[in-house]
Amino acid sequence: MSRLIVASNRVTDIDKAVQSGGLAVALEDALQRGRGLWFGWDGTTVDEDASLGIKLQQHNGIRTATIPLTRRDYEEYYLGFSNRALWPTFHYRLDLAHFEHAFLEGYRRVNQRLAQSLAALIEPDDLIWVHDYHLIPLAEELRQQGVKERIGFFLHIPFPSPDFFSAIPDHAWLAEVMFAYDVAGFQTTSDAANFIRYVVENAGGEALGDDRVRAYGKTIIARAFPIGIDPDSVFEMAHTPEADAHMARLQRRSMANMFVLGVDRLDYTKGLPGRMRAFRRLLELYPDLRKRVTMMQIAPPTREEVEAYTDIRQELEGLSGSINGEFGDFDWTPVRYIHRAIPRATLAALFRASQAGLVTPLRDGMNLVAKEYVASQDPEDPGVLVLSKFAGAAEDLVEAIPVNPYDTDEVAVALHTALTMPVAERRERYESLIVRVRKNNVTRWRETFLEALRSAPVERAS
Ligand code: ADQ
Repeated sequence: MSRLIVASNRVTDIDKAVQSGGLAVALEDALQRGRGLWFGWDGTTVDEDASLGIKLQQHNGIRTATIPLTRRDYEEYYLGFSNRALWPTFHYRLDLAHFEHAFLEGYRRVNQRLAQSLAALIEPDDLIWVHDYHLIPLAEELRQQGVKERIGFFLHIPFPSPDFFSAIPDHAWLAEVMFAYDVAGFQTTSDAANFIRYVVENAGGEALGDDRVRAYGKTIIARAFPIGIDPDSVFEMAHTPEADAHMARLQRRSMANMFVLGVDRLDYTKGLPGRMRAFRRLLELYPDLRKRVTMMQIAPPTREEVEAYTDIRQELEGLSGSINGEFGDFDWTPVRYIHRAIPRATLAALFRASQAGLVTPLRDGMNLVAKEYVASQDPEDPGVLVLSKFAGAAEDLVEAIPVNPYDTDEVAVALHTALTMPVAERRERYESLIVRVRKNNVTRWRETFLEALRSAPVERAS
């Protein structure tokens, strides 16, 4: 069996990463089986003249190979090109995008250095799986180092329409380096279609059918592999005695008997201010819901060194304060805003305790919270998912109530529909949704991607 090498921007402490979910959980199994290796940045920064040596470790059967970044790399590659140029552009926020020549240089430099370190660890027949927008040129740099093994790429965020992608200076280069992969994976069929459309319209590319696309003298597979969760483990977490105790405490301490829950990293793509405005609108339009419903928004900080992230934090604090000031009473707090991460088991209990899951990103690659909300529900008395049509998850979760997150009134009305929906309709929607969440689970995502990579036609001379 060939060895799997996973490369992602950040290799976190495996124990912590597995507890907090995400990529680590998804890949843990595959990395533990065989002699897998997880490669990437160790999350530390060092001085320019410090040693940038690779650190090999073994934990829980998973081998990791990590390197630090210099402060300059961190600023140019990570904060700069990755998070101030690519992240906003791929999420259709050109108004927040900053393009600086030094960012691009840093991005290329770090990808080149990562490739040099990784190439030395690759053995014949290894399968290499690169993750996300930080590492788009990694395969091209690995090829420069002589690596001939199969390399796949999965983009966790949306691939924007060609108009937006071509706003990136050097977009032609960024598209061309994608063709050093054998398989390019996207979250949705519309992301894959956007990529193919860019290549056809701008690089004389050709869609050959069966998800094969040819350009720059190479043929690769560009296909959607929608990421999922492990629904059984989420359901179990939501139905433990501790989860029951969390739910009872929540009900006891609150005058409201209905909860609307939002859980997101504090990011401008997640539509958080619009969501709070929609909740305010709900209280304006339906005064009978006052004192009966509380909105809980859990939003831990991320990327605080990028200014757009501090702006959104201030905006949200202002909005939750003003809603509580306007509508709240001594015995009812309409909005509870929690600005930190909370344990996954508590989160699952809160999902289960909430009559509505409010997932309203302005753009999102997939959005796993939507799937976790569904997986946590009590099948006899399920809550209702209100889901932005701009989340990748909306392509599959069609029995959720779809909303346009830019339309405050529409979201408010959808929330009212969710909170007043008869149990028979709630069960019907839930039963269809849970079948989808179970089917497109994280194991299927991983296995279908790796199978596509293993069987991709390879043109290179070996
Ligand atoms: P994210 O933008 O981080 O991921 P999401 O898919 O919702 O978005 O995943 C977040 C994860 O973090 C979920 O598992 C959630 O439970 C957890 N989480 C969020 N807030 C938390 C909190 N306060 N405490 C504890 N855990 C919390 C990126 C893309 C997405 C894509 C994923 C996976 O932006 O579109 O779905 O990668 O590919």
